[in-house]
Amino acid sequence: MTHYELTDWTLIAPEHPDVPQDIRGRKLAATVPGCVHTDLLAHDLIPDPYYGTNENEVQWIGYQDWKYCTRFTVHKEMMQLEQLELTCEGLDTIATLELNGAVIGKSETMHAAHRFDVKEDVREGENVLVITFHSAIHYAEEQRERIGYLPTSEYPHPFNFIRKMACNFGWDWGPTLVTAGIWQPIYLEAYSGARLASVRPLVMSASKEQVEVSVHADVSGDLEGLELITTLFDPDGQEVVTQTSSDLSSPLNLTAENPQLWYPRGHGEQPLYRLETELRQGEEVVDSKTQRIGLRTAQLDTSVDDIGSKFTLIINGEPIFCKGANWIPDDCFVTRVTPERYRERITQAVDANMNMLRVWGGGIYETPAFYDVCDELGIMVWQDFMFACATYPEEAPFGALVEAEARYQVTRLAPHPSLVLWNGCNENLWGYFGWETNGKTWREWTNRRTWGAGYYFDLLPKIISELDPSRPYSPGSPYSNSMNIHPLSDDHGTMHIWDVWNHTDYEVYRRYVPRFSSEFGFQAPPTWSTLLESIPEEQLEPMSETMLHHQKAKGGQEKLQRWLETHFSLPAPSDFEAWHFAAQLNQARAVQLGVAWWRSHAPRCMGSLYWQLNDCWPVSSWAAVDGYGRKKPLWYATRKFYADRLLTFQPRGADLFLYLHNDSDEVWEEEVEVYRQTFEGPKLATQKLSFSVAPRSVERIALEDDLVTTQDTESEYLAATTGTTKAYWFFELDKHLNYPAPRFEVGLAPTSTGYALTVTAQSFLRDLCVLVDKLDADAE
Ligand code: BMA
Repeated sequence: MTHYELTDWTLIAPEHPDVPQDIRGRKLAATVPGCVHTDLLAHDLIPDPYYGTNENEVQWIGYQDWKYCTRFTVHKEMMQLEQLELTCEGLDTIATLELNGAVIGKSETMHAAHRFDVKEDVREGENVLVITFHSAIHYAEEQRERIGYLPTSEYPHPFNFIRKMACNFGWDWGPTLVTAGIWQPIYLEAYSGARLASVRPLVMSASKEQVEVSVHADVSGDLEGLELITTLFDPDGQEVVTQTSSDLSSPLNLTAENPQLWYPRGHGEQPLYRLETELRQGEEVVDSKTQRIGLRTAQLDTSVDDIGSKFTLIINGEPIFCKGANWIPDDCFVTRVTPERYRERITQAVDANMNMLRVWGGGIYETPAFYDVCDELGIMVWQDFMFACATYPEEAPFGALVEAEARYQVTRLAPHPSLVLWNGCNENLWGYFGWETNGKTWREWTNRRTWGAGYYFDLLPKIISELDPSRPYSPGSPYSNSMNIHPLSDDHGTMHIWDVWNHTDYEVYRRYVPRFSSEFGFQAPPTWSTLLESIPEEQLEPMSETMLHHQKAKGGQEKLQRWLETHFSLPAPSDFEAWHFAAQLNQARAVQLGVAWWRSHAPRCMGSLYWQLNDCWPVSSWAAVDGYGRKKPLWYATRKFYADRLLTFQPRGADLFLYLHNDSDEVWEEEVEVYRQTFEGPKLATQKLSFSVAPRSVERIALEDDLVTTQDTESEYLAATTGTTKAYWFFELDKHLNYPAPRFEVGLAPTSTGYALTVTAQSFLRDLCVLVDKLDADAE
């Protein structure tokens, strides 16, 4: 197999009158993988779309057709091989490919690879490849025009009529930056005979005693006289088992004794095995693939119980409480997300004690580095298929495009142990149950037409059972495990809770006990230094034009303000720094309240994924880590509320209890002291006892009357402390509390790696935050 990377690309700008004169018709050195925006940025021809309101200045890019062009030389030896193919692992999105003037293929999807036979079109010596990217906006509009309108949630562009990252067209946290370009590797491959097109290893069963891996190889070309050999090596590189077969159409089944199982973090280790598969003709290795796999099983329990129906993920037979967040593309220009950046971001999830990320359906099937890091760090991946917040056409060409995309992605991602769940769509089932767009419900709009259900309930589950029976599939999120029950039922399946944030205060989280809370969240502005890097200084106020530009949710700033007023005495309008901190604090408080409540309800509730871990640019949003990778106070709160041991005061009816969630494999045995105290004074009542919480379970402690009965709700609070954890309960919202003036001492001393900061409280201090990025943008 000869592999020939295509390099030295040129971007050719259109001659269109809407293109600025200094760009029109220009030929520019291009970076592949990349996109038009990143190339124009590299040549300083457009302003940074993430700064100020520059997004508005670059809208013309998405309406144009762009060409990427390269010249390459093919030598005689390559010409003599029987097959010559051009592989594009990812084209964004609507493209026509011409080789030496002849059209060799087209692309209508960003979500699948393409392979074109170019044997007849390549010539010895110099060749010219031109890829024309047609405007994705025009394409989507044309498809909508041809097929007929289908509603989306209220976004301006018909993102449902193109197989491209939906949030590129603008989202309630993302700018409209419609990209075009070669976003994944592109190369030629030449060979004679046959090739190993794909290898799909599936872990069919796994226990401490034995594991069965079924290796499905897809061979293309001349199959005569070929043999497949697949060998499994353990994490130390020792060969475990090998299989040979000349029947190329059946899987090779590997069985191994005493395997080292892969576990999600917090449940065990992440040993990774190596699988080598070779295609041989006699002694000659014709082609080969090396993959890294992990040995574990993944199941989803949606069985009916006396509450409703569950949504419990089971790994290696063990029910897992999923603690995590939703993941969106980490940059609008996805090729800027390097493997290092993936590692940094996913490590932030790990350090915040998460064990799961959900790759949300309005983005992309992530690049290999994302899944590699999750495999290594034990982060479970819930993988959406790319459908979000819309009805989707099933008419041609979309049915075939979706099928090809699903087959490609299921095969590509099969080796990754981190991937534990396939999910059909984001919120489309909920939308069908009741959303309205342009004055009509989605049911009315789609009357007697297809809207995507064929994908979620038929095509995708069929592909999963054919290509990946080793993993569970759910048709959508939220979903009540049946289309006869409203998707937002908290007795069944997954639930998204958005009335909090959009309409009601966060104490309302306590009205719901979902079986699995797969989306809920609360906004805050990004960190201070990210604000400074994206908003001109004179615009640093909540309702300034640029602050509003970096707030994409409908009425977002007003909601921030309203929920702030519910809880806090507002800072003076001129005190933007105080507003900024209070808004961030409110976000942390909101999410903490929901998560602690649901954890106290385990195992009725078995998962909490908040919206959202990350951002794709600097914006006020629900993210814990902002668009420039800096941690908001929510991140620090997450570290505590997702810790293995959670101690929390929670009401049940009119009573208050202390709950302990032990999400670890060890018994949690300690003493707890619970006391009522005034902000200024001595302890008014104390209760001490020892407790023992079995692994992976919840206990509750009844509190003595004297302890919970307060005389002065404004000046007293409850605290509980064990050797390792603490919990607090306040009887009023912050704005009604009689906080004493904060008094504390601060000491700063240099250490070998930075500084040690010591804060000594001399009065009651709540929510001490050290906003280090205000001193230095890179400080941690
Ligand atoms: C849900 C998500 C996203 C959205 C978020 C915040 O609807 O699925 O589409 O960004 O809530 O509104």
